[in-house]
Amino acid sequence: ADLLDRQHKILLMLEKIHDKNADKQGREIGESYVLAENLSNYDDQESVKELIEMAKAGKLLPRHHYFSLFDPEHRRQMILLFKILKSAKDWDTFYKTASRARVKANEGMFVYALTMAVLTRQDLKGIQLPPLYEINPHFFFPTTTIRQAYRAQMQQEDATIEATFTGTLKNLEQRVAYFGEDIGLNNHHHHWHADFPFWWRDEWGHKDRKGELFFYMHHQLNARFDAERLSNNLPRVEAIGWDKTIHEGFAPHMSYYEEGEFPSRPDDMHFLDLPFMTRDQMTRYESRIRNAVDKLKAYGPNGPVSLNSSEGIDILGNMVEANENTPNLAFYGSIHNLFHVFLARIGDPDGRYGLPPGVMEHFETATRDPTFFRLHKYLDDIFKAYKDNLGPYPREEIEFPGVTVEDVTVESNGAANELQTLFDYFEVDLNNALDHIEGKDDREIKARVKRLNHHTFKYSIDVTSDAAHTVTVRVFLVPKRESSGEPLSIDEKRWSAIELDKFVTKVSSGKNTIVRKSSDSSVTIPDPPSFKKLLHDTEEAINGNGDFKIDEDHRHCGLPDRLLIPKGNEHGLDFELWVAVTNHDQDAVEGVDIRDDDHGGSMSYCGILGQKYPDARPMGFPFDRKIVCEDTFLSFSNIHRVDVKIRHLGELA
Ligand code: CUO
Repeated sequence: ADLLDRQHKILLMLEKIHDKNADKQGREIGESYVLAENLSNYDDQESVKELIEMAKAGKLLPRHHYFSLFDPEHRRQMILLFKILKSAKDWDTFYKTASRARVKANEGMFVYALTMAVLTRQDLKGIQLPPLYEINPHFFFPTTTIRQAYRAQMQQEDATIEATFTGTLKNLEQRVAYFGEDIGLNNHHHHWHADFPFWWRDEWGHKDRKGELFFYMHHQLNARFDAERLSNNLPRVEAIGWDKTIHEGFAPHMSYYEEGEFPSRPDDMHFLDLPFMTRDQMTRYESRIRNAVDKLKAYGPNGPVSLNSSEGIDILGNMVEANENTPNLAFYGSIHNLFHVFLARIGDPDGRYGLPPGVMEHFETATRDPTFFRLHKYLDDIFKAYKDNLGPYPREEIEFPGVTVEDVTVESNGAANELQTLFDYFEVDLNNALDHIEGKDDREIKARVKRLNHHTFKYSIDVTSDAAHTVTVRVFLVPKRESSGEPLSIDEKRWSAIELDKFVTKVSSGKNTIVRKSSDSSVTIPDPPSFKKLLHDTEEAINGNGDFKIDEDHRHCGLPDRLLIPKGNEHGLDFELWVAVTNHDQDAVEGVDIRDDDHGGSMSYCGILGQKYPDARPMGFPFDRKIVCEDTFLSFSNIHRVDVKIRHLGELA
């Protein structure tokens, strides 16, 4: 009951958070709280004092201004606020502090710091936040949609506004805009980075295999984007590079609350130095990282750090991002984070035109820009070079003697080994994008968006076993050909493999059929409830009605279940389904039991919060390492391959 009440209060704090009239309307939530008079209520009093000093000196990021995690000063202030929210000794202090920050702090910074506190405070565990596209619709919908919403608000009319993908079909990249601009994908990406922030320090709680997750979640995003491109007759993404021309321009057609349009980028741009970082320096960082990959050895502050171990990929991920766990920030830099900034500021590198940053500077908008995937392909190539350098797995790490996968079938909508996708429509409430008029009722103002979806399906996996075993079942979807029609080599296939599911089950001696539903996938989460529904259900539950319950394992991170499989095409695009069954005795992680609990359901890309990653194998196993010969690989009895097609059925209204 306490948690329901807390969730309710937090939702009210987020409601109309960007409304410029909010302060005037006295929408201050809860009791105002003067931090200075209550210092003893915080574990971290130094941070409280520092914030008070900054506020007095007028140094805080002003309200309504954009907030960027990549801006060192914005980030510093956000961390200060987060530390204060996190160190509040009890809920009451937390709530009063947050209520104060809600009306005093920059809105974007407040939402981010509050999110981080909710995700990490023990006394708020399980609290569900609204989807970010309804907290901050400006970062998810085109300017024209928001303007029409404002017009409806001015005229006090209800409205449902069609939100289209940006650009025109003359731009080939527009064919895959449904993926990069998907509101759920952007919500997932934001939440992944909120669960594994690059600025997070171990002293606040260690995040297991964070660097490896950085590699793997983005590697999978790349594989998925390439499969969407293949579905639309586009070649795979080409890695970006410091000396390469950025051929594809981008016009986001979105606006900040205050600073106007997100900047566009014309075709054929080149990188330009930033005042605080040159391209030369970035290429030096890159070559040092490539050198570490070649030698399987990095240089830490106290001497060499081996990358030739099961932790190697984690260290490399930390180094490439770079997050706070990088072995050597001065030597290896922060190529990923700074690359985002180089791209976000390419049109106004020294700020002389006063442009706000581009979409690449916010995790919730970044995938809209095709260069997002080019940047992450560049990083993915570094990770691939590293994995290649480790060589193939020895036979004994893959095989599972006594266990044979005899057959695999998938069934969707009555069809065997054919999966079916479609576009459906979804409505998003735009209330939080608007200013509200005092004394007037809120109108129903919504955006209607098209989203990729599919008919759910189920796998039947026939396994014979010599004995009873607990097993891990690993399911991957693999493209067969390039968009040109050229067959992919096994090495290209394994690096393009899309993880669809990974689960633990039991087999007994003899014949078994393992049945598993696509909706149970370990990479996805279901559609989150809308802000209004969440608020309504919470209020009902407080009054003893309805069936909403706080779920301590609830996760905001996870690919939307709608996007589990790529679009395919109307003819039925050829893929392969690979299933590997491994011995759970070798996969189990001490202290984590996933046999009877799915811990929020999106472990593969998001791990388990506050616990170890639940699979002892490297992420992507067994496809993460080189495969020399497809036939040898298929000769392992515990690995099986079948052909599947993905047919796109078009739009369902
Ligand atoms: Cu997720 Cu580049 O790391 O955006």
